[in-house]
Amino acid sequence: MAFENILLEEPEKGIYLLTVNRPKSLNALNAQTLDEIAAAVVQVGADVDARVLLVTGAGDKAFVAGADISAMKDLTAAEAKEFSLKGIRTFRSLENLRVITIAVVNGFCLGGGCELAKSCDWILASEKAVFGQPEVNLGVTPGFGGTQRLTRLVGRAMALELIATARNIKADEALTIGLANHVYPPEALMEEAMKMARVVAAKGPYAVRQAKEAVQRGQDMDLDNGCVLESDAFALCFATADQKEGMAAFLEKRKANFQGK
Ligand code: CO8
Repeated sequence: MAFENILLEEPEKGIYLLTVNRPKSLNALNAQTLDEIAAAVVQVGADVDARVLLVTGAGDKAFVAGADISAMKDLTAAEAKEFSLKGIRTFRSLENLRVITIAVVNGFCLGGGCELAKSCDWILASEKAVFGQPEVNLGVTPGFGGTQRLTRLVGRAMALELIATARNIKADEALTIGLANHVYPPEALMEEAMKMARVVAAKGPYAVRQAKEAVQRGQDMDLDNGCVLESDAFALCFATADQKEGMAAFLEKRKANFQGK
């Protein structure tokens, strides 16, 4: 699929970079952009050598300033439901991608943009990043999973405060409440993200995938079932050559050379 509203690159082997590329509208998400993100997720997922997907926005002003308001304003309720479900399906497929996904938030990260970032495994932010769920300013609720994912990330009280007041927060507060994992100067953000991607990409890929699945699926389970899931994941790693290589390398005091099998 040829993309018009996003860029999908592989700057280093196994490390993909998806850039939402509509800077004139602060990278707002319309239906075509969501379809292109969904197609990019399929493409990355089909590459057995993929290790990490970085997600960012074009330009220095915005990650993504939300769903495209001009494309939404005249929707019927049925069309709004379809549009909401398109975003929810797209972001769920991103969340379920087996490789690690990192949102690299360089500016405004609002509404559907904040929901996109929260569908990644974690968020790295520039000091200039601004996060928020401003939907109630427009007379609507979040519609791409924000009520659910923000609550899981920062807790019910803080999630509802942010959604009901539509208060935008800066990067330092996003860090404090656990929405962002790290904050960097704007000029250092992408290189720090690449450094982190390289760290993840050098680990045993099967183990990273199993860990992601256990963390994700486990958070919706009770502790006993979650721990069973973990011990199954742990045991399955012993069916891989990478487990033998990782443990042999430690004992032989050398760096492991993982093959992803
Ligand atoms: N949609 C469409 N266009 C946008 C959006 C957007 N979300 N955000 C910015 N733009 C456009 C502006 O209209 C403007 O276009 P133009 O140059 O043609 O006038 C251009 O981008 C630049 O924006 P501004 O001039 O406003 O730039 P400022 O620096 O003055 O302000 C802000 C930046 C504060 C980010 C401001 O643009 C803003 O408040 N944007 C809207 C933020 C927002 O409300 N986002 C939430 C949208 S709703 C949503 O995401 C719901 C998701 C679920 C949908 C479910 C579907 C049913």
